[in-house]
Amino acid sequence: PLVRSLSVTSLNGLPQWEDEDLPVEDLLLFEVAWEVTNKVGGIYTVIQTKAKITVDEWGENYFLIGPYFEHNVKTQVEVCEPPNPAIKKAADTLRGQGCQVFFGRWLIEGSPYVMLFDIGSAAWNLDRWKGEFWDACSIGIPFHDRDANDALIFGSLTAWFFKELSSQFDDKPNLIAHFHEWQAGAGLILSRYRKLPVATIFTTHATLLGRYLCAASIDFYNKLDQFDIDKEAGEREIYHRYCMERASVHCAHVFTTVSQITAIEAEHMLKRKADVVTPNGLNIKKFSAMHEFQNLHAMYKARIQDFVRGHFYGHLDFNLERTLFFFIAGRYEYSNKGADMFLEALSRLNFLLRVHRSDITVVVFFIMPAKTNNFNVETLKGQAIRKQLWDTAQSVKEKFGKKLYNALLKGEIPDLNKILDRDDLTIMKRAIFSTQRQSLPPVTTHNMMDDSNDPILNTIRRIGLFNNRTDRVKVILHPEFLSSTSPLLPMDYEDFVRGCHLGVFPSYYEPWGYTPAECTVMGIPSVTTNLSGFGCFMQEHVADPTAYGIYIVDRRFRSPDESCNQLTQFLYGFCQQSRRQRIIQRNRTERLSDLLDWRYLGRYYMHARHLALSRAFPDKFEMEPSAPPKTEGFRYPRPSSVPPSPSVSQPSSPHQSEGEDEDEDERYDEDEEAERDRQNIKSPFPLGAVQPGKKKQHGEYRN
Ligand code: G6P
Ligand code: 1S3
Repeated sequence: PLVRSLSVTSLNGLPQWEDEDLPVEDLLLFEVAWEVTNKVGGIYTVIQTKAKITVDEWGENYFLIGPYFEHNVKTQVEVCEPPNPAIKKAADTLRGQGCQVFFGRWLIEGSPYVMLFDIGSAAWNLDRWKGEFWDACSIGIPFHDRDANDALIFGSLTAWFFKELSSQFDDKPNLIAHFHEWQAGAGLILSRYRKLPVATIFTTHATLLGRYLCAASIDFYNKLDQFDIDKEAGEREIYHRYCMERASVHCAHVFTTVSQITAIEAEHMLKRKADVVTPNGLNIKKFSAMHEFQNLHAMYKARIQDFVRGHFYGHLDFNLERTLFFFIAGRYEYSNKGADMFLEALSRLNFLLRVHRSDITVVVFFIMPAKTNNFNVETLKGQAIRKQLWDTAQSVKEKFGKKLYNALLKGEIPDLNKILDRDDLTIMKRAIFSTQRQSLPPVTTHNMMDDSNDPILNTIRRIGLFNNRTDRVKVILHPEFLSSTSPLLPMDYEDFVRGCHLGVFPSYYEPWGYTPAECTVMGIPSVTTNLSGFGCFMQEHVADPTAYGIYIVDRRFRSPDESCNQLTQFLYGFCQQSRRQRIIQRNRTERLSDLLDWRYLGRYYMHARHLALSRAFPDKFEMEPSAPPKTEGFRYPRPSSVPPSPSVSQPSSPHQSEGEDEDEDERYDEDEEAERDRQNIKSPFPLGAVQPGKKKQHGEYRN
């Protein structure tokens, strides 16, 4: 047989097909995850943003497999029949046994094919499949764990489908199946147990135990090698899930995870070294106008300012032009996502701004979904009052304008003391009276179901950040994801991020961390930590991350109190920047976005696939030699105008002069520096990667 050789020695350690003519028709690639078309968290973002480059490479031979939910299909999928006859036949076999299988195009960039299994329609098989799973790997799943039962049905359907598909090919087909997370893992375990001719990859985006242990405020990273993991899993009643995760990891031909730090964690929690680290990317879109993202910042900031005008009605004694918007967003994992440390740092920042008599106000948004009973009345009232003031001003302005116009027509300058009549004054006074309030501007926008036990609210109560007039730091908890259809803050998440000044994500447990990465590609500075995959990645690839607006809190080698002080210094330093410095910093932040582009990071996925093929079908695919793939290579130099030794406590900036004119808008100032740096920086696609926009055929991985 034709031996296709895969080399890992070339291209800075990344793989290269030696055989140019690898026909893509030979291979079918499946990616299996619970979050295909189904947004639960970060894995959805991985799969959805990566689809474009995977379709560019695999074309019609790429398929995603996920669970069927009616709402998701109605809103995201164009249903059709599988064009590939073998896939159609396999799907029809499942359908013939009463299992509903939906096929179609997922309406996202790249329009990949998706195949969705209706878990409910196959649930009657559960007991039998539990028995088969027990026979395969001796893992028993308790009846009360709905998620684990669903995962088993999903996995059984996936493995069944692969069996039906592979049995149609005489000459064993080259199927690659890439499974994400334990919820998809049963499909991998069963495929391997049944010896199906499938090259398998398992990617974990976190470990179950790591997440639980960190949330329990255990000194996780210093005790990694000391945990009795079976016992810990048992005590937390996740033993069966942990077994599913661990078995998937060990059954896979190739095991990958999203960052070096999670690779170390997995080695201890799952007892296997990751073969490849596959960092998460984004689908980067460049604006044709270079400074468009700055204009968008100004535009969306104005929307946030409007919301703040309403929320703080009656207390608007701070200057919105001297107000900075910070935010934290994500899954509501109070300490894992660093909300605890952020609140403590905000309390310290409030103190610093007050004692230094700063005229800066910081409004901080917590966007973390919790159980609520809708918006609270006080918050809605704030927006209604703002609207009423706006309407009043408009109607007075209109009358004023007409009178002024008529006077000018007569060749007169009107008496400005008389141009407003008593009625005008009355409606204006009434509007002002309506802004009186007995209470402070609310800390939360919604009625919380469990207000008295909510960790964020309880900390706010303890540290006393109640939005008093004297507070320089104001806090708003929005316990729901943002939406452009909200009556309160009608903005999508992306637009909201663009309008803010700083994203703050001081996570303790964060295998990757999409939130700061998203900030970066939108040119918004952010705080991350050296315990997050993203933070470590930036430390590795950027010489002076702070200068680029990536503030990395050291949560590894410092005590929590020291880390909190460092975070406070970052925040305080940020508040001391002039507008001009912020604009320059945003320009630099945005320059890093190429580094996070799937067109670059997708290569690690390619490498994992090649490795899996060479391990599953060694007589057909060869990988030479055994040098491990390297993830290092590219490094952004320090911006040329930054002094060689940046202080930790002050953000580096080319123009560190205080008291500059805030209205000065010199965003093009830095263009010269940018150009200079651009010439110094080698391409972030140094690995002979696909150049942006170029459609690539499979097997075209040469320099
Ligand atoms: C962008 C806009 C400028 C605006 C600035 C405000 O750069 O293009 O017109 O002045 O944002 O920056 P700031 O950091 O004060 O929100
Ligand atoms: C996980 O989602 P999470 O927020 O629970 O997967 C994400 C995608 O890989 C990752 O960015 C995140 O750090 C993990 O924690």
